[in-house]
Amino acid sequence: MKAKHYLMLAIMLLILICSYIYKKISKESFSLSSRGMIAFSNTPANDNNEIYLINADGSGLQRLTNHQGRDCAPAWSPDAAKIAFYVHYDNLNTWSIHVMDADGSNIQRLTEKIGVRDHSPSWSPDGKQIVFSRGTSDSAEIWRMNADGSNLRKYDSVIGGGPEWSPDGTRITFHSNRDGNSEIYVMNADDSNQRRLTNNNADEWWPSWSPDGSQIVLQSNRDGNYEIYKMNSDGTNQTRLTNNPAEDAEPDWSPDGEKIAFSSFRDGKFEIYVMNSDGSNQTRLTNLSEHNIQPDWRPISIDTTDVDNGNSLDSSPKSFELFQTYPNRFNVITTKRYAKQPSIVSIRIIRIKG
Ligand SMILES: [Ca+2]
Ligand SMILES: [Ca+2]
Ligand SMILES: [Ca+2]
Repeated sequence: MKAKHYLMLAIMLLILICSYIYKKISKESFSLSSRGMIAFSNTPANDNNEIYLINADGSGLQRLTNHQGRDCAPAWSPDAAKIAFYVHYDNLNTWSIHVMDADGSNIQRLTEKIGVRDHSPSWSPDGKQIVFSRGTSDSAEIWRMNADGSNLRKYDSVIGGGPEWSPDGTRITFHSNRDGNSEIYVMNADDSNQRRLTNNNADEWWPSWSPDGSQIVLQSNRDGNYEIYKMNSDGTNQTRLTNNPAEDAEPDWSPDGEKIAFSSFRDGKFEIYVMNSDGSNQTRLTNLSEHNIQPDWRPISIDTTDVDNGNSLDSSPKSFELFQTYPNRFNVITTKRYAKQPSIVSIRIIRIKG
């Protein structure tokens, strides 16, 4: 009798644990839209910029770097494990791309060319390459390299800067003044098929893709001062999102597609703001001294298991595919097609980070 009681107790306990885990999984999955963390650069007067993190609701401010030098323009790797950024040297004459672990440790300098301004790093969605701007006194170039700094090479046919890789990896958007004033362009990732997306007498800068690749957000002074605009990724349907006399700049789309972070001078210095992707609910997040600039959303990284055999699946390429399933992203169990065998598997989302 005693053994039976123990067995029943054990079964009940197991049911309770399973139900708790299931509820936890459901809750985590369904709260995806309220998540979000943003990295940005704080620019104190002593020129010792540091990278900070803040949650998209304004909570959880933390300084990530404690590193001598101006640490600028953080860019999360697609699996959120690393951050690329750039640092000034030689009295601002040399700017170099760096990478660090997401906890601020293990800082490595990837580019070292003296007298050029390497900036605006952006990762390929498979995490294997970094594309960036290289400015000299008389040229604006776009370069790429492997994520460890090897195989550095220039896009020979491109004049421009501020590159950002598309979420599906096939295209790169950038700004360029090759046609007389700055406009937004897009090209294939091999630099073929370069197309101009904007065409006006004002300046357009800092394009950033929506997570499904269908839209691009940018800054433009076409209406008298810099505002944030969005457009379809073919340049149609250009829509203004901000409307105030101060500079609004450096927009970055959230990984769930619902929000846009940007910097704004509307309070007398640059602060990090977020708004809904239709421009509503513009909210200031930062309250640090000096300017707070160059926001970059942390990607949502999704860990999954194969429902049929319980194997854990490799997270980054698959979480990238899951991003593409919007608006069906809230399903705890999803069926996906993979190149590897078996080609179709059912996967359970076990953890969402971001
Ligand atoms: Ca620093
Ligand atoms: Ca223009
Ligand atoms: Ca403005």
